[in-house]
Amino acid sequence: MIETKTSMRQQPRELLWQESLDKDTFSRLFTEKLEMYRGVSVADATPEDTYIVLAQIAKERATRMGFTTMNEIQQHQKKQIYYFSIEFLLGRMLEQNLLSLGLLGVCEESMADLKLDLEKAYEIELDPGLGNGGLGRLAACFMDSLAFCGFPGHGCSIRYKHGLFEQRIVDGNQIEMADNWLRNENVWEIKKPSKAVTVKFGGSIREEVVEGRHVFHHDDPELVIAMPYDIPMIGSDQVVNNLRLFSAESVRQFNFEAFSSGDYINAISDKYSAEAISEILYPDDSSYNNHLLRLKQQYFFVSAGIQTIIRHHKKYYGDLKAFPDYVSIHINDTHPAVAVPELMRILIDEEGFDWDEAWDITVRTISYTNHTILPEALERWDVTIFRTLLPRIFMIVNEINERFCRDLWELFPGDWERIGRMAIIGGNQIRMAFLAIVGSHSVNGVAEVHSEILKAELFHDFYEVYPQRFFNMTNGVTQRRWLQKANPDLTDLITQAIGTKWLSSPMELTQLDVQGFTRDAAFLEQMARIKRENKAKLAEIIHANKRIAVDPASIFDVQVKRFHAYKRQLLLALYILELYIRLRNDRDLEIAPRTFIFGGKAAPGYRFAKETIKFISTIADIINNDTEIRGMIKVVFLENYRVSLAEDIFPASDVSEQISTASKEASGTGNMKFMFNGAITIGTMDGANVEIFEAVGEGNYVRFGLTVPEVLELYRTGSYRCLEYYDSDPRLQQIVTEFINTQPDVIGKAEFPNIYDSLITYNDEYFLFKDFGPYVDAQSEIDRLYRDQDRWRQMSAMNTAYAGRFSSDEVIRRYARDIWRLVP
Ligand code: 26W
Repeated sequence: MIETKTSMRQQPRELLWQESLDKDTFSRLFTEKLEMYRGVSVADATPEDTYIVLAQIAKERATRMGFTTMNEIQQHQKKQIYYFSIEFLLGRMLEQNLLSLGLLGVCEESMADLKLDLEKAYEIELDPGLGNGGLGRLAACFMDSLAFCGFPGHGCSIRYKHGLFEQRIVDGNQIEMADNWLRNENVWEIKKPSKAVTVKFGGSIREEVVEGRHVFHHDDPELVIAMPYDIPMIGSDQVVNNLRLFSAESVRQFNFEAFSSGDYINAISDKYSAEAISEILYPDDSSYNNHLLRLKQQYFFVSAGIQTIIRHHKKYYGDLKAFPDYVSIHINDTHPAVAVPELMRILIDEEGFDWDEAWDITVRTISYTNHTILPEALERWDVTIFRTLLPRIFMIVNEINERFCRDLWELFPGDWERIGRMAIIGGNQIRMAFLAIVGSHSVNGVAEVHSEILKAELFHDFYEVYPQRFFNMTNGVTQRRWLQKANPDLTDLITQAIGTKWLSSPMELTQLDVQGFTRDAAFLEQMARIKRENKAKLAEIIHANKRIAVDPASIFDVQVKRFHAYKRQLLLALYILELYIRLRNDRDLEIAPRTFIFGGKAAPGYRFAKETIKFISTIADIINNDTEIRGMIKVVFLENYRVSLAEDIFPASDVSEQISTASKEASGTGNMKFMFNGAITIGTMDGANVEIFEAVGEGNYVRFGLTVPEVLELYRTGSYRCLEYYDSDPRLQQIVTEFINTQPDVIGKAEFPNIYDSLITYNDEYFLFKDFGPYVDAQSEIDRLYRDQDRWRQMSAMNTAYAGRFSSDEVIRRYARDIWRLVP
């Protein structure tokens, strides 16, 4: 392109729309915006200035693409998927968005030219921690893949003022700090006041018959405004979808009558009771609580989301009869399950459909994913709370239940026991999973073993009635964040070896094996060098945060995930103590030095999980300061585990700890991120570990422990006696009596009472004692394999080579084809 004077002076806007931006154009655009919007020159620009301006450039370019994408959708009347999730664990967006827009390279060159530190600018961005863990992060990976694969797929959720708490470890204890992520404005969002809708709560329903039709009036409801904020979900510079986050606002900011009558509290109570809805994310990720505010949050974003979707549909396609041909609504677990009665309400009460028509549209539109079988995580709303808050919705749920039970009676006449078992409303509770299954055309689990358990156990009754509705959709993760962004050196090495095709079709990674790179010493040397450099970077982060010096040459053995008894962080802690005692007893014990790295948050009210964090911090202090063991092992608890920290951990990991009690981890997704980055899994045959094992093969995965059928059998028979294993294993006895309860004969004197009780008093619900022996053997296998570096490097390369099937691009294409019936 010839540089003419005019082009030199082209306004930022023209520059912005230029198809491809070269370095100088980008620098000019950046400088212009810096001066105009931040009022500073390049010389005075702070990392914050750099971050904001770069984000604005990316956002504006994306927003423009968003219009193109929407026009494209309307023009071709494309079907769209709306992914409803109460959590989206997005992580930082700047570098990812620059990568997806194809601007990362030119931006890096430009910033280098302008002598601005891009890494520092990236650090400015606060993690939007709008999620707890697996479920929320999966939703974020799915948004990335929907856009990248060119599917018209949008997200719908809540714009929490406070995301997941910030974790601090003080004297070994988890302390929770409020996460005020919006304190420096969120540059990525666009507020859409013109798209705001109103959501009704409480009040009462008055029914009347008008010309033979039942009309339902919602009297004296509490009205709450749902203000949408849209964030572009950038797939490439061709497709940009939308994540709509609703913020709750009060219809009336100030109640003057109350004020003038001196009732100051009431003057502002409306405001605060409304805004409380989007104030904070509930930090529980596995135990359901009957909190009214949580139900209010669920109905708030679901009603707002469906209202805006129906308004949009009517504007562009008019008739709602064909709604399921243009719209798919996916509910991410049961948290958005009120979508079923809400869509019915709007179709019947506002659009005049009769029940059967409305029901047909609803079932054909909605699909549901289950993410856990833990009984304590299955939502069962108390009827009174539900009816009080959502009187009309409760009426509809009641009718759905009656009609469903009538159908069951047809199918299983006289079988009251079964109907009672399957009823949506039972025991004064609304079983949200049953509502989701009955109201959806598809129900899927998130890994093969999990989906089998749903069909054989948890939802067996429903599988017998709707076998055609049950699917498996094994989870996936976006390699654009978890490999390309997090591990650029490995990305370049792979591309040098097998070309760029794998970037758009990750299954191509198998070419690393097909073309022999997984057995090529030079390639493996390179890969090992990159792993070592990533470990050195993480060692610096560990030293900066924890003042602990770890050796990058040691095995980085990592367990990062939410703390939960079934994930068995305690089992790894027991192994560390077993090894520590062996090192203490045998000064010449030969092992590969190892650094154990833990990370993860515990739900604030989850005492056992918090005590486990304290236990790990305690043994870390003991081990890290015991000079007797010659520094052969170190234990690190990295605080405030979150998406941006995870991006530094996976590329630097040698061993991926996936040691949950078989049948308990629905899938896991961290296991897949480790695999993409060449870490070797030590794991049980649980969740997606089974498919990882199948993909990479016997020799490239270290498996151990009870299988799903064995665990289910133990639970069915109740035959497990933990003391059988404890009394026959002196290692366990020493560990428990030295570190967990030094006075086992004295009641209530245990140093770690919750841990002691879970293991001994309550008979070890998650079979740690039974899996302990096999786990120690598996860990010895890891030690043996690591010391054979040629072998280890091959195993590492094989994991990366066979990780492609766990890309979220792969599973999103399956959802689109088999469940949502979308065309890219
Ligand atoms: C009601 C409280 C609550 C909140 C969140 C209960 C349950 C949840 C989530 C379903 C828990 C969760 O994140 N499950 C995880 O979902 C991942 C994505 O599918 C899976 O990979 C994990 O195995 C599963 O534990």
